[in-house]
Amino acid sequence: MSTTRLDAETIAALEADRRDRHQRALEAARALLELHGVDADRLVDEVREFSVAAPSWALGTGGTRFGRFPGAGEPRTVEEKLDDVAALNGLTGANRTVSLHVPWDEHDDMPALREYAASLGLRFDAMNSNTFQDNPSTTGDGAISYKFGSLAAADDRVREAAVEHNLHVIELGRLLGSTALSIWIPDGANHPGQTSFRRQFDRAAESLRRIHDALPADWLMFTEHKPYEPAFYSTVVSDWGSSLLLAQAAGPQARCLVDFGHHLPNTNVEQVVSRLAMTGRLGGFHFNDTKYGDDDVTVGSIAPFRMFLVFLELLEVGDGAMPTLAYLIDQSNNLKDPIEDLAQATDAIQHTLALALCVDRASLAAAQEADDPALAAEVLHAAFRADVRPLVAEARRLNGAALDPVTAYRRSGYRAAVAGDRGSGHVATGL
Ligand code: PSV
Ligand code: MN
Repeated sequence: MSTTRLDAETIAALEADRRDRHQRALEAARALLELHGVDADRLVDEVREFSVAAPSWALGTGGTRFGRFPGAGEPRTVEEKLDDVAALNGLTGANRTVSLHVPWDEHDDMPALREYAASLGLRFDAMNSNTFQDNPSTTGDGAISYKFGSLAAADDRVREAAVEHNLHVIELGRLLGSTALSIWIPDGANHPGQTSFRRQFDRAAESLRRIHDALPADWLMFTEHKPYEPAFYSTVVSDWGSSLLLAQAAGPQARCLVDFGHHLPNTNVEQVVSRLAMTGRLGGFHFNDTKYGDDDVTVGSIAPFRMFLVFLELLEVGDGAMPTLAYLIDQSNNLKDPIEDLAQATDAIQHTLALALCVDRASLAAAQEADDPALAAEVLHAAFRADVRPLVAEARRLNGAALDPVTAYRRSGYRAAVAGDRGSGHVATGL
């Protein structure tokens, strides 16, 4: 349990010297935006409203198969992960939920964990099941293994264990007050001819149906597609079409989840979002950015315009407001302090949402209907090039969070304090 709390009062004190400058920047930005027809108050309200779940598995520094370099004071327990999310939420005001991954976050007293989270102002978002690694709590003593697959494995005993694991995760989630289960099926093949595409898919559908049938009535279940990794020849849920077929086969509480980095290069992710929304099966979004593949780098750090176009589609779904979906940051970094990385991701999300809210959607629709691509581009760029930073900072301030999360975090000395409590050299569970 951490003694360092980043509450509204602490943050306001840390940023006292920035208040004046912020006020002046806010007035200037507001005047300019209003000149361009943007409703600044509504923009601030929408940004205040929005929250994106923090991933429990990204609170330690990640690694690659070539090595791992843990940071100071990585969380040793689920409670310490919650402490870090509370610090993050204190800075951003927009990470009010946390998403757990089991068995990394296995815990023998979930009701106590729920209470602890509530004492920090946090709730639990979608639960995640891990059937991509063997682990004593899922595959037992080694008699079975996920080496050749899990929910779509040819071996009945392996499929059974994978289904059982998901039922266990639902049970844990129920105790935590979660209402969703995210299932990323890692199954695939590394070699042509290794599996029957069709039988493997049918087995995945059957397993998902069984899990779906065990969902509480108010729960949703998400299927997440990904074209490759860990399998390098084919993946059972390779794309949004396969994900949709599986969701439809599983039942009415199944939805599709889009992870920004789970697409082949140059895939039009915003169009994928639009198509899934049209079917009524869009369930959630995993935020990260990508240069080459599933790089999981910081949101908005590589392709901010693509992210802007994704937000525009989300606002289309919500008719100008963010639709109620499961939003999660799913990134992992090997170098930065994880809290700084997640704060930058959240800031990028808030900022991109604010830019998308500046789009004059009626003028865009008119340009589209008039077959005027140049005018459509003018409308998009007028929004994308706006300076909304002071409004985003104001939304955070009104939520009791930081004008400038990374600077406030550095001034707070949080990392040094937790490193003192927790020590160094520990590797947090997760990616
Ligand atoms: C898989 O690459 C993924 O995006 C899924 O969401 C996993 O559950 C997550 O990363 C964390 O391993
Ligand atoms: Mn993901």
